[in-house]
Amino acid sequence: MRKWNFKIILAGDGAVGKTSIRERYMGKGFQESYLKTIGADFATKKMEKNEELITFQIWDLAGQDSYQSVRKSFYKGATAAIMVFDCQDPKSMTNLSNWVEEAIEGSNNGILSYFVVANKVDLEESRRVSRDMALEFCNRLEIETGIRFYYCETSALTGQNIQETFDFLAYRLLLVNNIQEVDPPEETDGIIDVKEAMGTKQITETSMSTETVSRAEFDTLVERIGKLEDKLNTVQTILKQIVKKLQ
Ligand code: G3D
Ligand code: MG
Repeated sequence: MRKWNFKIILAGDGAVGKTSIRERYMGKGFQESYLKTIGADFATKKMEKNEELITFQIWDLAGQDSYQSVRKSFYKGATAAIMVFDCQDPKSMTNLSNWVEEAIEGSNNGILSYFVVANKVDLEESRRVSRDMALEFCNRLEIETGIRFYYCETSALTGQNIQETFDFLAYRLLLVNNIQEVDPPEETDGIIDVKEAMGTKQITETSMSTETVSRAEFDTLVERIGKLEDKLNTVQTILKQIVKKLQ
């Protein structure tokens, strides 16, 4: 049996659910260590897949700005990144472009597999980022960075797609390490290859050279999401006023 040690980092704004996702995956009573110096903690979990013994070392950043200067140690040696946003909060999604940038730099381009995760999808009523919006954003990230992204929607509360995400991650990490004889996980419906999902749209876009897709275009998208967010806030305020009057 071969042994693998994969360092996985959870990144994203505060309160999007990083710690909850990790705890949901690990179950109660796991061993964790807190590294005060970098404001991060990690915990390990083992799994077996075919003839491979995998140890996941899952790192979770507390997210305080004050720790930004020491973040480098957080990304060092990481092989996979799970970029988490809250589906109620479009800004937490657009902020992922900064998180991705930081992860690329901090890991010295060493991260082999990137996931973007829309968390808290159990909160259907207050969801403000649709799957299409998220895929569009991931597509832009792909064009910007040249990195392949997988996208999935999770709930740390109900457990939706949590196990599936880590199973798929293990599979991808073995593949990128040239282990071809692993079976894909049984449940992969919830995991979306962004490139595949964007289909023909992606082809027309990538047929232009990557250089022609500018930072400006990316910023426009971020701006558009921002405006949409403002509009939604206005509608929400109006609705609240109506409800108040009705009461
Ligand atoms: P962080 O580690 O990214 O900062 P946490 O985020 O895991 O601490 O989660 C922040 C809050 O969101 C917590 O609520 C947590 O219970 C809640 N949360 C996380 N994931 C989900 C989810 O999938 N669905 C729902 N409904 N809530 C979630 P509190 O109230 O403890 O601050
Ligand atoms: Mg946390």
